[in-house]
This record gives sequence, C-alpha cells and structure tokens, in this order.
Amino acid sequence: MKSTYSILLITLFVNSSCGESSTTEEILASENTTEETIETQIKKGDVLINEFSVNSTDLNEYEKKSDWIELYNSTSKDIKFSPGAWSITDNMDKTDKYIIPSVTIPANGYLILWCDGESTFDEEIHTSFKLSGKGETIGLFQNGDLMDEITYDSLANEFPSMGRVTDGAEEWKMFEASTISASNSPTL
Ligand SMILES: [Ca+2]
Repeated sequence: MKSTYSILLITLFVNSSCGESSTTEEILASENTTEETIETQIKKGDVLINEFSVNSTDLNEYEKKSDWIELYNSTSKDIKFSPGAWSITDNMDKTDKYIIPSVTIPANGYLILWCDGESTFDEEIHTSFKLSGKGETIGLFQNGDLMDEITYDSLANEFPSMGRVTDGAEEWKMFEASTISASNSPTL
C-alpha cells in the first residue's frame, strides 16, 4: 500500500509540474477548446438521427440524387467526432459498417451523410451503404455504444423524408417536403 501511495504522489507531482510548464497562452487555448467544443464523452442524446430519406430528390455535391441521413447536434456546443469513434450502419450486427470522419457538427446544427455506397469524404460525407426502400434499422454508434436508432418500413419510401418533430424530439413523422440540413418542419 505504501508503494502505491508513493506512486500516486509522484503521478500527482508530475501532472502538477506539466501544468506549471504550460504557457498562459496554451492554457487559455485549452480552456477555450473545452468551452466551445465537446470532443470526448459525448452523451447519448447529444447527437441524434434527426431525419432521413430513402426516396430523395435532394442533390449531393456531384448533382446526383442520393438517399441521406441527417444527424442533429442537440447541444448548445459544437461537437467534434473523435477519429474512428463514430459509426453509422444499416446492419445492427455490423455496428462499424461506416466510420464517420472526424468532423464537427455546429451547436444545434446538422450533418448530412449521403447514403450512396460511395464511401468517400471529400467535400461531403458519403457512406459505404445505401438505404433500403423496403425498410430497415439505422443505428448510430460511438465506440460501439448505441447512441440512436430508427427502424422504418416501406411507407418511408412513399415520402420525401421522415424525421423527428421537431428537431431532436421523440416523435417521428413522414414529411411531404424534406428539410435536409435545416430544422424539421412541425407542419405535418
Ligand atoms: Ca431536417
């Protein structure tokens, strides 16, 4: 026990020394990052599947129609996905089907994942899978932990999109017009 206590003291001393060696500017920068952006320990409910389309008329950056999923940051702080931590899937037995790049979703903002099977990230994010018009389950994971999921059926294929009413709320509805990358319409 005595040796464990000594190691603890040494660890505390080292941490304290490291803190003292930082310049004032470095400490301020670190504090600002903590205040403005959440990078780790993102809680369930902070990022949600907010809307999706399996019958899309929306165009991606290549002017191609593509299905999509809209994620929503329900917090008042920017959220940055840690590299390799977040994944999205349409197969709940394969939670890491597509690893979402380390991007930042603005506070109360949106992130569009184009579901076209291209598996690329240049200007925008394109997942490795497409969404089925027959219905399936979409799952959002952080380090293998389920953050959100939505199961839909073939009815979704008859509407431009399906989403929460309103942003981040529990209730889902079919939308007569999609609200891609914008607040979900409460009118339907
Ligand atoms: Ca929307």
